[in-house]
Amino acid sequence: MPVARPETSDARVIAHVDMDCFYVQVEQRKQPELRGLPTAVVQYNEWQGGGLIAVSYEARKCGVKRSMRGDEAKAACPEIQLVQVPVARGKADLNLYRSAGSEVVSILAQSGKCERASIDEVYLDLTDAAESMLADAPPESLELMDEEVLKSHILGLSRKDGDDFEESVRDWICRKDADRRDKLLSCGIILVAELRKQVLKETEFTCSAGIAHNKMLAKLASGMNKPAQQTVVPYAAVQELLSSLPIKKMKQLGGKLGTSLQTDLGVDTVGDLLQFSETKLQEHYGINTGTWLWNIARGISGEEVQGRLLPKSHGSGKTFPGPRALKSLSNVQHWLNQLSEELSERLSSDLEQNKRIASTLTLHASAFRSRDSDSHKKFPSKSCPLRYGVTKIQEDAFNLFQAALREYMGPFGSKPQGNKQETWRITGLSVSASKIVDIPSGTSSIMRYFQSQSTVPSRSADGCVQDHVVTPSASEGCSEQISTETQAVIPEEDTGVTYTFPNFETPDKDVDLVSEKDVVSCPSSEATDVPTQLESNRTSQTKRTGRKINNPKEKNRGMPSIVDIFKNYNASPPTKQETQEDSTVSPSTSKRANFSNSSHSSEVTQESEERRQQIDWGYKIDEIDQSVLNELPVEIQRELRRFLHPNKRLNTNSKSKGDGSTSSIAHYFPPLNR
Ligand code: TTP
Repeated sequence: MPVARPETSDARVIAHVDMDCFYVQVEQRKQPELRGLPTAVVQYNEWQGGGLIAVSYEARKCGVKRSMRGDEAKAACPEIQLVQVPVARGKADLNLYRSAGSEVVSILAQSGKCERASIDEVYLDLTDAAESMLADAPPESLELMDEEVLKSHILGLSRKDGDDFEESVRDWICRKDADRRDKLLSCGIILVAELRKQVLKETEFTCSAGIAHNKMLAKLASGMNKPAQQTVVPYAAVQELLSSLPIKKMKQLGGKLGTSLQTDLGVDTVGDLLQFSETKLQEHYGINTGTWLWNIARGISGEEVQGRLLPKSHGSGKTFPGPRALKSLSNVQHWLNQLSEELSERLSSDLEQNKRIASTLTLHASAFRSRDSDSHKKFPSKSCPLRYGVTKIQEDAFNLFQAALREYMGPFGSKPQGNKQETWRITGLSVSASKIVDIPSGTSSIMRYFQSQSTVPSRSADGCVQDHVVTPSASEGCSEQISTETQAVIPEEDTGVTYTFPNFETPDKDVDLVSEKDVVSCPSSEATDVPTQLESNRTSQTKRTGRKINNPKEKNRGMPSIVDIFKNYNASPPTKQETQEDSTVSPSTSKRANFSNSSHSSEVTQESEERRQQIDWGYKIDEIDQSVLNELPVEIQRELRRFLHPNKRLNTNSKSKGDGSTSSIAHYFPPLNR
């Protein structure tokens, strides 16, 4: 079967760096006396010693596994040291591990484009650094090579009997006749070894890495030799690696799609896919999924390393397995309050430290019903515009829950059926904040403006951000999320069972980061062609507004719209109508949003004018000075101008009406009557 070889122009050096038994390492750094001892981290739980979530390699040698409870681990390895995860608000507090992950990211980010993929995983695009090394100091010119480089595993490297392992590696790295792409990978080997040493020196953490020409292969390789080792996938080794790789081990194929490939097409390994033409795969799974499958069978993946050091979303979740399932609204509200409080704290520090705002609040839950005739019915996820402030998040989360519950229980949910009333049980709850965008750069004055208002995000006595209302802006244009099922092992509470949540962020592992499973450039794991969330958002926008969005700018705007922020200055909590299943409320679908999309409709312009007159802005918008607007990014200037003066086309460079002596928005937006 001929294999399509990637073009030379695709020659890239991508590394996937994965920390080894991460939570254990973090705990061992805190308590150095645990180093070298079989150790495991357990989530607090009185039942059978709690669920293990991280296991040291010493403990793994004794047969201890993550799926075990503390008591089982002790039986397998009596000398095991069990460390409890910190607890706050009655649930695991992962802050310690999150900040340890950030330490690593800040070191790795110095080497090239860096994408934080989860709490302990990072992708790096080292192509530029490798190109420079190849030009200035190619591997064959090096007299000495670090031991860490020589310990690298090179897939497919054949060694003759008696060959010295390190010598073989050195020979491979220094081959003069190698393909340029492999020469770049050789440089990658040296760069990654250096980085791993630096991480160890500065953080005391070991990590493993995979080095290849794309993310998919790098990720596969990083887990092949652990702990504290690195593995390289030369071009010639791609086919062999994939030919024996069980189909379910491939990212995105662990779920339904993988199962369908096994049962419907008889595919066991990724290599087995090579026997199917692209058309055949498309016939079975749709155009996008078919093409994606055809590509991965050949080790082709165009997924770019995103320059993203910060999480794509924040979330807080907890499971309530077995007898702990929540049965009453008051219990649900209690836990939603705890989760919302944690979420609000994280949003607050993200705003303060990174000047980022999130615009969508989503509630996920898992549940079951008594006398469930439809046991597969999922508890619907609901989203609404995110309002800053702990009490608002708590209120909105509970409203979302109630809306979802009504839908889940159906029309007879609250009424007795026969003699018995149908009841529900909640086994998992999570709240998350997504569509996070930077506050536009160069607009520190905007921040000052918000800070000067009584309703702006400022820290209250309880440390929470208050009262800033933000709605989904054009950030949909940046979203990569798709609605896939995320398999989450939730060892937190009683069972250690694997739960499947619809798009449920894994509360135990990495709730603040959209897990890799959600960050994809390929079709979802559903066995059908599922549009990306971006596509579905657009589709739903089109459906609900009856208006096609043709303006490419509108589709791609990556900045939060100032108008979006202003327009919801007095926004009220989401009503039932504003909540939606499994999708976020987009500007064009929200009641409030019609007047914000000022760039594309005269009817909208009309409405904005009317609304503009009614709204309690707190300042005279017509008196905003041009020089202040000129300070903003052009895109926002245009939008704001259209909103402020819908019937006029204003010159961006028009002269200032005011004295122009200050560039502070706060100066020009003095609070009125406050
Ligand atoms: P992993 O990277 O999956 O595992 P690990 O770092 O413990 O071990 P390895 O060396 O095999 O990569 O997870 C990173 C951390 O996330 C882990 O230390 C603990 C946490 N975690 C959970 O809390 N629950 C889970 O179900 C998983 C998989 C991980």
